[in-house]
Amino acid sequence: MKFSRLSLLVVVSLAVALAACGGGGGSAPQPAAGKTVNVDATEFAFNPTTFSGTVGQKITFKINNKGTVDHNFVILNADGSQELAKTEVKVGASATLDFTPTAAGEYQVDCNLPGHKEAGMVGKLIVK
Ligand SMILES: [Cu+2]
Repeated sequence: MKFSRLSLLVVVSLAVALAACGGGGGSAPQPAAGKTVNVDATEFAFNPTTFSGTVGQKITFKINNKGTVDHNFVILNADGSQELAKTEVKVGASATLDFTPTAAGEYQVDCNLPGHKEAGMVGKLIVK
């Protein structure tokens, strides 16, 4: 009787210690950690042009305008009919855009300033 109580105490103590170690950290199921992707914008292209993501994982795009005019960075749904996220990037500046895809698929990316997309400022985000 006494021994089993001691065993129980040990088990409980271990559990508490493990919980304390894992506090705020990695052992509990949590959303996937985000990632940061650097993108250069110039006339008239993004580099890189293809991005990858995971459903539920936040992507922080850091867009660096290395061109000579303003640009923007727009993420659209698969057929391009709906803007899902957008940021402007002034000449010589950087901007960040957080996007957490909620569905798998291929998303369109472009700069929608007049003529830019047509000149080649497009990309795609492939989410699995
Ligand atoms: Cu542009």
